[in-house]
Amino acid sequence: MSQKIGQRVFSGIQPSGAVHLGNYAGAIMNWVRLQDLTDCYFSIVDYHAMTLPYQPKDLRDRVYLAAVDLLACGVDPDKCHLFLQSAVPEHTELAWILSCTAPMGELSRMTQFKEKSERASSVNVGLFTYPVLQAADILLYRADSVPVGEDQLQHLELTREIARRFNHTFGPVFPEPQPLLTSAPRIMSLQDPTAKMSKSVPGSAIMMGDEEAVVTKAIKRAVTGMGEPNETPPGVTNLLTLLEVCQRADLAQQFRADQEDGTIRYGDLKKALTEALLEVLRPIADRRRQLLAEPQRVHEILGDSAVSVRRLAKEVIAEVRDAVGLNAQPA
Ligand code: AQP
Repeated sequence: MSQKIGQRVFSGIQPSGAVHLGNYAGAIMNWVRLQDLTDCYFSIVDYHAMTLPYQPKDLRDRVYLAAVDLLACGVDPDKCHLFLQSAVPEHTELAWILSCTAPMGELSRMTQFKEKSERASSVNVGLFTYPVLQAADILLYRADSVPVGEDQLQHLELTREIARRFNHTFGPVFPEPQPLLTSAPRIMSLQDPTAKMSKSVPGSAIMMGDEEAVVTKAIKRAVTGMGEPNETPPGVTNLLTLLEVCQRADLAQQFRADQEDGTIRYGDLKKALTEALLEVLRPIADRRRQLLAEPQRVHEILGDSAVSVRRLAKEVIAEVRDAVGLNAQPA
């Protein structure tokens, strides 16, 4: 890996389902851009995927498929560290230490916890403390910047608060990381454009590995008709944003003008978006197919990165142990 100077970046993705267009537009596009600019740590955060009910075999498969999707989208292991969270157990050690300074009241205000616990049949402690583990993920690498979608801003603000409290109590160990948003930080569900596109809400997303016919059908069925009179319906705004994600700002601008003067035809917008999306997805699908034929290579990429990443994690955790008064050195 070439030597790089400058800021350190951390970001993660849960292997809780296939990678979708929202993940791509809100985070992964930025990962691919940033890996050429600075020192990047990108993680498949499998500990996080344990917070909702799952089958162990599914988790293993999803980790592998998440790695395939990320590599196919252009995350390049020669330019960044791409690793599995559970290969670096220091994440959970730091999460415990941070949980002893994390403010309970603020954790209970996290909207993602409220939303997910409303949908879950039973709520575990991990779902509640998830943002502390997320803070540990970021702070373990002393990341300065975190490319995320808008839905993660609240968690990131909590991470900053946790870092501040820790530094105040035990001395300056962590930077306060800043969020990095793309120009499409919140892609909405195609079925309900008032809710975000999400892996765990069936029918809300286009997955990066979807067949062309599936993509075409999903756009055709996308909801366009809701919203306030005289305002662009949120479903239409979402489709226009997706056109921009596909580098077709020119078309988006044209359709926006048509919307304003009342001449827009949603069928034409959907057709243009389908073509633009398929242009973006086709090379990703080709790389995906190649990677799926080489499972060993994908596992090796994750394994190789974990070794170098753990070196930094051990350094930081040793400093944290020292700062908080845990003097024993792990055997
Ligand atoms: N709809 C979205 N628009 C823009 N960005 C998004 N992200 C997620 N959904 C959107 C960003 O993608 C990165 C990885 O997210 P994640 O998988 O770690 O968790 P999540 O935010 O909880 O994503 P999902 O798809 O909604 O997963 P489930 O359904 O399992 O909770 C993050 O940077 C996120 O902001």
